[in-house]
Amino acid sequence: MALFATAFLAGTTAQAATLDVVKQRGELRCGVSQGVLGFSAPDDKGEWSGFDIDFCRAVAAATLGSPDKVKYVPLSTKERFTALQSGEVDLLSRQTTWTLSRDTDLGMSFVGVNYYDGQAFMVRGDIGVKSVKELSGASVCTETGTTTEQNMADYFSANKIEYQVIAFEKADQTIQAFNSGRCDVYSTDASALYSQRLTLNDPDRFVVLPEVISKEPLGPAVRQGDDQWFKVVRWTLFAMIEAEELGITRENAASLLESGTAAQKRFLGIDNEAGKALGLDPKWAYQTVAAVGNYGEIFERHLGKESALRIDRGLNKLWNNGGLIYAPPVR
Ligand SMILES: N[C@@H](CCC(=O)N[C@@H](CS)C(=O)NCC(=O)O)C(=O)O
Repeated sequence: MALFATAFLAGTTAQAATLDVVKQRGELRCGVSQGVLGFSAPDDKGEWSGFDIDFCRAVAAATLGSPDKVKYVPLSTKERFTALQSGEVDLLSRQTTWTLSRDTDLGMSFVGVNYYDGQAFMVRGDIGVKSVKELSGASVCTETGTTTEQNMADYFSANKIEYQVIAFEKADQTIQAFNSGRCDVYSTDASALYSQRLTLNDPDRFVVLPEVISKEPLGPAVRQGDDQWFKVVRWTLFAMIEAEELGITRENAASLLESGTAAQKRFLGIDNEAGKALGLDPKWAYQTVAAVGNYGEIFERHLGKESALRIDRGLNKLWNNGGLIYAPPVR
């Protein structure tokens, strides 16, 4: 009984903490990848940008009123989970696939999905391969500590294809190995392949094969056991999605505070007490969209037609436009 009470108390202390810690510190510590163009990459002045970076910025805007109050902690595939567990970061915003085993074994909770992805394969065009089924005997470069290796084991054994994996800890080591011809194939999430391809000389020499062999629902994750922080981060994601559905953008958010429809105003924090219940400023959703824009704007800016990657929105369209991106209503 005493043991249970101690564990319970320890649990509640940990649960109350993250939002207060972030507010007291005046800074969000956000775990990101080490340099994947479009998702999270520093420029030559050390300024980070990308789709995953904007999610960190959105959470900082919601919780601290400013998107700039973020410390980015670059993490390899292997380091990312321990950094979250140990409290080194408050949030993981880093191309991480939501799986049952990660949700149960690693002391973390995924707040939702912000990019529906799948595993794909890239080869040099001149080897003449048109399908993954033709990869018998190939060597495949990838990263350790990812979902990628298990997916390949399942897929290649089901299709009776022999292959050899060469796994690296860092994305830049992997792309270098592929570029230097150490392996015939590079396999990871399709979005990351489109990004990594741009770092190669003459990207058009490389093709991404048509097969997508897995589901990779990528999303932000927090440490398990802090419901308030979980809800803050989850609803920041939903707010970005809902803003797109309601037609609220970075540009028009301020004027809609006055002139918006009832639904837009409610979302922006007028006549809506939800922010207070989350421990945030009533206008947290407004702060978020005014700082980084809505989900669609962020996607297009970093990954879509306004970006170098030019990825089609595909499954990442809103639910009412043929995609899977969906947020529960405000009320
Ligand atoms: N979604 C997969 C793969 C994620 C992943 O980390 N992929 C590599 C592909 S480039 C990456 O982002 N590396 C970035 C880095 O090491 O900083 C997972 O969660 O296991």
